[in-house]
Amino acid sequence: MLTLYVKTGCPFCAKVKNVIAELELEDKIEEKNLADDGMLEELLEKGGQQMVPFLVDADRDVSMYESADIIAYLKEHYAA
Ligand SMILES: N[C@@H](CCC(=O)N[C@@H](CS)C(=O)NCC(=O)O)C(=O)O
Repeated sequence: MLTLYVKTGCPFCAKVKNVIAELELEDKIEEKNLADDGMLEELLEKGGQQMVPFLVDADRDVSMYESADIIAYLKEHYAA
């Protein structure tokens, strides 16, 4: 299960979302927007920093900030 925390208007999030679309991973990734109730608290609890994008890969027990790292991780582990 993959979760991506994003914020509307965030260019770094858009960059990650473009790659998710390219890799056709939309169905595998739950997107959570900081604008929604409780999401900022959840992000801080899981990542410790108020920054997006933030990816959580629960199956691999991996989480990370930084769009470039997230893109590299998705390409390495989830490209078809
Ligand atoms: N180097 C980071 C930059 C991420 C970044 O600056 N994100 C902004 C939104 S575009 C952010 O989370 N700012 C703090 C906030 O909005 O509260 C990356 O490439 O992911």
